[in-house]
Amino acid sequence: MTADAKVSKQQALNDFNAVYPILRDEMLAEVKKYNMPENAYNWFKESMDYNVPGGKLNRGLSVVDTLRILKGSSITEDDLFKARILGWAVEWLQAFFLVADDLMDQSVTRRGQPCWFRREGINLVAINDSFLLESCIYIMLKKHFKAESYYVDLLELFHEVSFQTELGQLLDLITAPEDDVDLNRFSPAKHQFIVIFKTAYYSFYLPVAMAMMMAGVKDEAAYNQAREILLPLGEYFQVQDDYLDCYGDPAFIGKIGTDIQDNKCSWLINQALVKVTPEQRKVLDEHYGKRNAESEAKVKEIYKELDLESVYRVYEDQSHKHISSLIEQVDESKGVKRQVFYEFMNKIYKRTK
Ligand code: GPP
Ligand code: MG
Ligand code: MG
Ligand code: MG
Repeated sequence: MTADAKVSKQQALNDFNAVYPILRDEMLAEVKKYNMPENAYNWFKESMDYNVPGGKLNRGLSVVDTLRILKGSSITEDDLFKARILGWAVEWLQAFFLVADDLMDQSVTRRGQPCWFRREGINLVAINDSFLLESCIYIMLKKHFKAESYYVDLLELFHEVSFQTELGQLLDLITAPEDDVDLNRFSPAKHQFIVIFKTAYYSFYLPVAMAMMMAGVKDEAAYNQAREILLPLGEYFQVQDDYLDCYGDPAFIGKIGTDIQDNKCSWLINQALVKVTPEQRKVLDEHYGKRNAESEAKVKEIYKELDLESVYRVYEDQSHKHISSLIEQVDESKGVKRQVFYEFMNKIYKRTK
């Protein structure tokens, strides 16, 4: 990367970050209108500041990057401001999901700090806090996009993608019941279904589809083409997440893995099940999904024996090749550009965080 490209990346990030306090203050102004008591106002403010910024911002920045590619030199300052708002709307959606997901997964840390529900005095209030974070999205959209021809399309997209994500989360949870471990429930096909629904739609399809709407793309075929690449890309991203849950450094990824103790249908356990000997399978049957560190260590030992780290490296390369070939086949005449997908893939390929 050239020094220039680096500076402009930093600039893009600064410009994106500058929009957060504007939106946050707009949300607070809404609350002020209702004359909410000061303690509720302060609670809501703290919840936003704790949960919305502070992530990698891949999803939010992708709205802006995609619009830049689609509009080229005709892009205006107003376009960029609007794209940043939509980017933050995805980050608000992400905050809503993560606050709720950490409760459901009984996680410990997120982005290098305690999960929101674990902070003193919060606990199940976090459920309502997650709902409030979601409601912000629709206040933002109304305030900034009501006059646009694609306003209803944006609303429908957020609703549809939320529904898909919640279905994915449902399957994720009921495939991982507590105190009822049955590894026969898992399969690579089940895993693929879960990750496409719980992660790929909202993290990959949503940001790009919104930028396409802003750019005036109307052809359904263009959206279908985008989906055909972005869902496999999102699947790859969630496989990385599953891998990092076990092999990532918590100090670096900002969260402590819980998948083994949570009995999750993770990519790693599915790979292990393909390779195990009957003896190793017995160990997994006995120790997977148990909420204690000794059992977790036993499972990790089997993963080590099966050299899942190498299996993952092979998967990474194959996925990169597969997705690259999908991108090469894109028909640019339909209204979407290959560069959009290369940009997104480069953001996540071989990520360690
Ligand atoms: C990632 O799963 C999926 C989500 C965060 C979507 C949650 C959806 C809801 C409707 C609440 P994960 O549990 O592997 O993520 P992480 O590893 O970040 O906890
Ligand atoms: Mg989780
Ligand atoms: Mg989860
Ligand atoms: Mg995870």
